[in-house]
Amino acid sequence: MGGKTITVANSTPVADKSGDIFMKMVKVNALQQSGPPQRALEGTRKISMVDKHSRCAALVAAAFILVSGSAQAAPCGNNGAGFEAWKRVFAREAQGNGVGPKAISALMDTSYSTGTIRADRGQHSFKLSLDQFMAKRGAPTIASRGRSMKASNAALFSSIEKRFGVPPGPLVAIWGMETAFGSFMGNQPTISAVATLAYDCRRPEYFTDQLYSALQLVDRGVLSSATRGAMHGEVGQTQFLPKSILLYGVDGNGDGVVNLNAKPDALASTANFLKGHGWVRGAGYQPGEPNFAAIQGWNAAGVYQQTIAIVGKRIDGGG
Ligand SMILES: [Ca+2]
Repeated sequence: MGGKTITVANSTPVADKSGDIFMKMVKVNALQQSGPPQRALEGTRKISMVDKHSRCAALVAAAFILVSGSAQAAPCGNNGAGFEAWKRVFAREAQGNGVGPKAISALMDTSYSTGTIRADRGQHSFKLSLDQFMAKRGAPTIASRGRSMKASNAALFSSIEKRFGVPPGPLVAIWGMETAFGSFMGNQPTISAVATLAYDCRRPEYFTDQLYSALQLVDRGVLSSATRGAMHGEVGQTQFLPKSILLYGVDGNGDGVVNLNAKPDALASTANFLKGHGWVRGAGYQPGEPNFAAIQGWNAAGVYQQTIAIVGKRIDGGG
């Protein structure tokens, strides 16, 4: 986590052909926001001028604008001053897009997260060699501790491999890299972190997408105002962003609940993520082998991808 660069790849699965209605709505919203806002108003005027007596049509158009929020898109901000006003506008838009009352209430409970913004502004893109990166992230320790984690969770990894076709090595490597096997999952309120980044002007579209996923998960009871995680809204033992939870979160311990703070759920969901990115049962996962592409879907950084492959192989044996 510390010094981890947030990557788009972690949450933009190539295999996302789900046609998720929320994603479509976000896209529509983004299109509306990118166009000149007065266009919708002009449309209303035209309707009322064409048929002055048809108040009904004008009212319907006005109502549509209110619901879709296209006439008054929530403006981004570079500090907390506009956050509360942004929340009100965003909540109206979200309601219009089908977000339920529980999620709207969680959204209204959020506060601007200065910690998240500080962490976001403080990110440095290190240009480390593979050896430097592996040393910095403690890859040899992850590999040696990982071998004993694999042994002490043998039944869990065996059931995950049966279900998803993914062997323990890469899963244990990711688990070690992301949270030191569940030791450091973060203590930042998740919905506030994601809402802050959706409001922030740096990459509002990417995090608006994440916020809609988070709100959908609140409506489903997977996340709540009480959920805490890392600075950018990553949750659980392998640090899933909300959209990844929505697409790949699964119940690994059979209690009927997806809880990524629970080891079996986090590891099963990570295997499901890799499967969703094209993992082929029984094929290799080193660079040049079929399953390396799935690891590339996890994190955009080349040194990170290679580290997972190398550490994974050391854990699985044969390296
Ligand atoms: Ca569960």
